[in-house]
Amino acid sequence: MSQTYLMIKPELVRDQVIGEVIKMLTDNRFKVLNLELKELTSEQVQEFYCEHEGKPFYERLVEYITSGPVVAIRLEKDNAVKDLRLLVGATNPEEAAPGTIRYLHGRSLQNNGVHASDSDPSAERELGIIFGDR
Ligand code: 3AN
Repeated sequence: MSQTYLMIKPELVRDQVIGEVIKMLTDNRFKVLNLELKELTSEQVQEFYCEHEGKPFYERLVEYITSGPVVAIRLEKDNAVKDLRLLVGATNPEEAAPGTIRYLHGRSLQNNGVHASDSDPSAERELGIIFGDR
């Protein structure tokens, strides 16, 4: 079993579609280990997205993720990172495969509905930042 991190971004929380997303996770046999509605601080989000620091979209991205609460979820499954990325779909919702979370709920490249860790080390790092378990 391995763990990964899923974050439901502010616009889906605002629009009350978190239930649909959580159902997709459990239908796909992900086990929810932690789940919290959280207002992240700018410091947490800057650390979280530090690989994008200096890119043209970075400041808007930090503003957007801190614009309201997110739902932070620790998930467990065999091949959790890979299977969750498949279920989430491509970064750009216009390129996401039908049936994926971003295809169904993403609105734009920035407002793409959810974040999912892209490797085991990223999952560990991100879970540490969000749930403070480093
Ligand atoms: P992913 O979330 O699929 O791993 P990353 O890590 O490349 O994608 O991007 C992190 C977040 O930054 C995305 N979820 C999206 O909200 C935002 N983002 C990425 N690229 C762009 C872009 N070119 N313009 C605006 N926002 C972007």
